[in-house]
Amino acid sequence: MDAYTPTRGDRFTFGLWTVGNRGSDPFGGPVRDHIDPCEIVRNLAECGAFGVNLHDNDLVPLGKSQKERDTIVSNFKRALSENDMVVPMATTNLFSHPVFKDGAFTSNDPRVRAFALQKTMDGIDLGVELGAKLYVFWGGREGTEADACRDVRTAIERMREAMNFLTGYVKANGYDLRFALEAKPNEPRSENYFPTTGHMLHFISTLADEEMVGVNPEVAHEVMSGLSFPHAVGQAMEAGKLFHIDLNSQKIGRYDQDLRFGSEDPRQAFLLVRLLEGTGGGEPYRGPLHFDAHAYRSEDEQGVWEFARGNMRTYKILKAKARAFDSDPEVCELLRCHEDPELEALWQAGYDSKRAQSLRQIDLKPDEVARIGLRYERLDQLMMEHIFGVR
Ligand code: GLT
Ligand code: MN
Ligand code: MN
Repeated sequence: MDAYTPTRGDRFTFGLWTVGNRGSDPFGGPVRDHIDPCEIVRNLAECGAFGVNLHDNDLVPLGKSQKERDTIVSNFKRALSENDMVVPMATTNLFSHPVFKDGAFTSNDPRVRAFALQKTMDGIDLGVELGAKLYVFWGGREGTEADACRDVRTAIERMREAMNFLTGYVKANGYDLRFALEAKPNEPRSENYFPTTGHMLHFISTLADEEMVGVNPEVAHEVMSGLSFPHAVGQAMEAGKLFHIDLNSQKIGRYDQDLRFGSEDPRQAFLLVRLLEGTGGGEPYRGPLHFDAHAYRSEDEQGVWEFARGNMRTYKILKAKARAFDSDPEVCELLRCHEDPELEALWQAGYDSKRAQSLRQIDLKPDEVARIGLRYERLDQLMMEHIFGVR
């Protein structure tokens, strides 16, 4: 037990599919046994997690009768309450069944879209029954290889129809549930629709119940495209749309690696934690901190629980480092804001011709301003020294 040992108050969660991942990849089968969901709950609780998330079929395999479903769910609920664990988020598996080979909500076949809606309404009922307040949509199969098969605009329109229908379902049932949409550029499809968090944010602004819908950005998914994850998250936070987050780690340009949080990218992970915790200013993120990662294929079950602890410890270590960085007097001095309220008022108060005229008349001496060194080399080195633990 040390300062980085996770506790319930840290709000760390894992998907059943993350620690339950059996290590299959496209070139080899499973290397670990199936772990019963109730067993996962017990182990995660022991590791210090706060909750567990699930797809409908992570808990209730496809094809179970209503009676079997109810038994599974009531055993799972008992495991949750015995271990003081919650289910903050649930989602639907709209990718494993062969019927989803060409998408779920965007499929050209209306029967597939109808099945996706059926499955999602059932999944929502299950999530709500378990106490979930968030419902994630990851459109794993919403994409193409033969891009001529449908107009992108049709795909977007179909996705909108589905979201509008499903927010309608939630409202009609009086559920206290919000949606979080998760982007990914490719894999398993050659091209996925809504490839980045930015694409999702715009799409959300076109929905009938846009206030109920936010994003669930995942580190790996943004990094696959070579984009800055902290920038994507920052934009979502600024828009009030960061409803949930999938933490893991990833090298640029590869398949979705879902590595242990912070393991490949301590610098970006530091900047992310700093942003989420608000140590550098701004409102912190207060939702669950979900690790959507899995252990290396080299691991047995013991390695899985070490992996689980590792994610949470790294987050807490980075949180302590972010606090130390933002209270370092030299850092504060370097970050001191150069404010000039009188000057800024000329545009911040909005356009009017008088203010525009005044703005035009000021001699801003750009050549002089340009000569001022910004000392970002020093700032960045200080940040690295905090990360390295020598400051
Ligand atoms: C799958 C995917 C994740 C999604 C999960 C939710 S399933 O593991 O790779 O990124 O968040 O559907
Ligand atoms: Mn994810
Ligand atoms: Mn992923």
